[in-house]
Amino acid sequence: MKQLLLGDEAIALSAIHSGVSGVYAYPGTPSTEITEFIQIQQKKNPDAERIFCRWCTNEKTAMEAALGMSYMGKRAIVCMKHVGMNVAADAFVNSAMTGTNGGLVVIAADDPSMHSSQNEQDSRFYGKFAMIPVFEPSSQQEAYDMVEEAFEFSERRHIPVLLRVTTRMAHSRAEVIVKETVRPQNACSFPENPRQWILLPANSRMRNDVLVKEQELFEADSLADPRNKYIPGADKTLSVVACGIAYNYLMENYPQGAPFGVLKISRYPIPTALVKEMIAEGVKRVIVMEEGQPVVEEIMAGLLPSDIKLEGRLTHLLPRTGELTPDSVRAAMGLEPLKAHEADDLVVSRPPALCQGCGHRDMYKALNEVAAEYEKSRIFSDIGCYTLGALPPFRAIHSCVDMGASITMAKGAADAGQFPSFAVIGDSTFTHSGMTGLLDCVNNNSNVVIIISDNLTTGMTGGQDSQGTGKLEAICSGLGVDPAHIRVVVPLPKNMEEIKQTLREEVAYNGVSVVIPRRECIQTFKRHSKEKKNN
Ligand SMILES: Cc1ncc(C[n+]2csc(CCOP(=O)(O)OP(=O)(O)O)c2C)c(N)n1
Repeated sequence: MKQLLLGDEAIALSAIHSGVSGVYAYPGTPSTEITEFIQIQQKKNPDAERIFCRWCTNEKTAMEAALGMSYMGKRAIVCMKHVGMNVAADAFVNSAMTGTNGGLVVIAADDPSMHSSQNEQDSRFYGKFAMIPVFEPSSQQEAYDMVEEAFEFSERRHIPVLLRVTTRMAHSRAEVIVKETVRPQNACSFPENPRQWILLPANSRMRNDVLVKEQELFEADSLADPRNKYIPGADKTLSVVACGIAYNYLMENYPQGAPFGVLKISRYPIPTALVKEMIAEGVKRVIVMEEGQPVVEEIMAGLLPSDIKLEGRLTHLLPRTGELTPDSVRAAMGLEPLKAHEADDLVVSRPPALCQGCGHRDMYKALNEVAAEYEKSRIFSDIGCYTLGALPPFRAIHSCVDMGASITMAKGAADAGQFPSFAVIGDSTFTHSGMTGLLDCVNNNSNVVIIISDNLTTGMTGGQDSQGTGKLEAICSGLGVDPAHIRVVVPLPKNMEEIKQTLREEVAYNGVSVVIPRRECIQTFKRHSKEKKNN
């Protein structure tokens, strides 16, 4: 059966068809639609075998829960955006050491060009770093097919698989041939060798040896994968190494087939035998095309003899940073540019802004006015809709680094003598990684005012459940914040004086203060009202 699917949806549907039992995720563009699609399918098919599909507190908890599901012999996926890999990294790297029982597929969606991210790190490095094989689809069809193969591979080799996609793969649609049957979920079973799951040094040393040895097997598997292939061309002197979606872009420019050699890479570790095959053809110039950082280009530099000219992002034949496009690939191949789309001139870019009616607006209005009453106020912020407080008309914040950093940076600044030191963090970001920093503040009695701007959802990524909803005051007091200094306000224009007064009082308090402006996100409010009306 054919379906028109986003790459994310193809991955999700394949996971369902492959008998996945657990889906653990933290939202993040461009990965969010994988989990949402599975949740929608579950609702649509109440008679289908149940899949445990939930948003988690952060990517690390997601990764660990999936590993636990795998330990029990069942199939699990973990979904996150690329920077989520940093949060999940401890569990991810060590999951290579324990290995898997049920198939475990970690899906990292990278965001080159940083459409909605702080950086454009390349998750393939994590695969290499952890010695975990990486699958990288070049089309939505491959994305669909690869998930099932990744589960099978994971169960055969007892190792997690990292499936790496990038924005355009995740967020563009293509026709995909999908199965009409759903594989039954695995029954529970315990791992064959329970010792390897206890990473005490003696066990770890043994496992590390196995893991290093297995790299050869993984490479042989990469070689046997028909999606990794060398396709010779008429011109033997030139070859393009096209990885993941770059293969798609390349072939889009050569619909009749490339007149030069193409080494297609969809799976890592790189099969060096195919590189040797390419060299044996008599190639004199190799161009590497890959989304993200020059991972393969650097590997190629070590594999190719010095008389072969190697080009790619590092040599600036392709842009050093940002997404590849069919046009940038075309330019690198020396082809005439295609005529620009008329629509390109019609679409005017708009800076993002907080929605009209958003509670963060009222919070910033009050905070800016209070902050201006002190000579040297500093406002450390975090990642979420409220990061838009950096832009006009508010220009309120002085930092945004990684999830949770607002609280700990405000603490560090206060330690250095900053007064007043404010942190602004969202409810989801607070439970994701702010809670631990708050404990540091409490333990050091830091002089900080922490504003948890609670819109009762994970707004930035489209309004997913927020794990702290209804629990924030209890979490803060449980961590040791004096309940007298946990203050809840309603961010509405009519309450402006009360909010400002609350902030002033908490600045005057020498210790940890938490102010929680709480009002539902205007977008989820609209959605919920509509749902209520329709029911
Ligand atoms: C490690 C990591 N995971 C996920 C994201 C994507 N992301 C950015 S902000 C955010 C949560 C925002 O929710 P919240 O803190 O409640 O603020 P809101 O957007 O609702 O104002 C998410 C999931 C990210 N940037 N980094």
